Amino acid sequence: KDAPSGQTDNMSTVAPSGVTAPIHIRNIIVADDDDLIRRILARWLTRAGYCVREAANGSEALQMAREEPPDIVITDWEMPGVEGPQLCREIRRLPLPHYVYLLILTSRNDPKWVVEGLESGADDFLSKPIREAELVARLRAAARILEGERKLQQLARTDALTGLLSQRSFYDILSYEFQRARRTNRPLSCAMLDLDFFKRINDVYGHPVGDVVLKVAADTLLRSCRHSDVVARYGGEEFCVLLPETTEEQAVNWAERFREMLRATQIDVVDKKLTVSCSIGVSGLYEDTLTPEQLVDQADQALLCAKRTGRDRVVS
Ligand code: GH3
Ligand code: MG
Ligand code: MG
Ligand code: MG
Ligand code: MG
Repeated sequence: KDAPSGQTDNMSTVAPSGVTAPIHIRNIIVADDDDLIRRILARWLTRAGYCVREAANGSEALQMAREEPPDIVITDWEMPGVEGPQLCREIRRLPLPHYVYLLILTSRNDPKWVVEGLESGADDFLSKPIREAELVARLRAAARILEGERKLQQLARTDALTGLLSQRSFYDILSYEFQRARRTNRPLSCAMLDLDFFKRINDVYGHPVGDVVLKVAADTLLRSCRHSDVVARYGGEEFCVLLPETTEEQAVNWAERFREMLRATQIDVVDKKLTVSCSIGVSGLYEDTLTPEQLVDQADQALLCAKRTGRDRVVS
C-alpha cells in the first residue's frame, strides 16, 4: 500500500477521494480599514465561536480569500484601494471550492446604496452602527443557507451507494489535473476498472447483495489509493482512478496490487462469503494524448482488451 502523499493543489476544488467532510461554517474574514471597528467585530465573532482573520483593506482580504477560502466575508464599504463592493465582485470571480457568503457593512443607509451593495454580489447588507446580537443572528441565518448549499454540493459530487466521487466531479478534477500535468511536465495516469461477471452476482444472490459487493469494492479501492488519487464510480460496476504524479508503469504496479487485494477479499453476505475479480485498463499520458477525455479513452481501450483476453487482469 502506498504511503499517503502530501495533498496536491487540486484539492482546493473538490474533497479528495470522494471522502466528504462534515460541514462547519466558521471561517470568517473581516475587512475594515478602521482598526477599532475591525477589532470589535473580531472580538464579537470570536466570542460567537468563529475563526476570524482580519484584513485592513480590500486587497488584503482578497489575498486571504485566495490563500484559504473563507465561509463568510464581512466587509466595510469604504476602504482605501479596493472598496467593499469591488471586493465582493472580485471574490465572486475567484474559482473557489464553495460559495462564500458576503456581508457588506456601511454607514451609507440610503436604499440606492443597499441596491448597489447587493448588486455587487453581496448576500446581505448591514448599516452601521452594528449591534452584536443582530450581526450574530444574521450570521446564523447565513450558516443555514451555506449548510444547505454544501449538502447539495456533496450530493452532486458523490455517489450515494459508495460515497466515491461521481463521474461528473471526476471529469472536473481530471481537466484540472490534465492541465497541471501538461504545464508542469509531470506524469499522470488513469485506470478504468470493471468488476468481472457482476451480473451473475445480481442474478444469483439478488440486487442488494450486488450492492454490498459494490460497496466493498469501493472501500477496498479507497484503501489501496493515495490521498492524492482521485477515485470515482464511473458507472454501474465500473470505477475510475486518476493517479497524479504516477507513470503508467507505476500505475500498472498499483493496479496489479489492487487486483490481487480485491480478489483476496472475502465479502460477507447473509450466510456465505463471496469473492469478486476485476479487469483493469491503465494508461499514462502520451505525447499525443491531447485531451483529458482521450486519457480516459486510452484506459477504456485497455480495459476492453483486459476483458477480451480473459478478465481478472491488468492491461496497459
Ligand atoms: P463483464 O465481466 O463483461 O464486465 O460482465 P458483467 O456481468 O460484469 O457486465 P454487465 O455489463 O453485463 O453487467 C453489469 C451489471 O451491473 C448489470 C447491472 O444490473 C449491474 N449493476 C449496475 N449498477 C448496479 C448497482 O448499483 N447495484 C447492483 N446491484 N447492480 C448494478
Ligand atoms: Mg472604512
Ligand atoms: Mg463487469
Ligand atoms: Mg461494466
Ligand atoms: Mg497502452
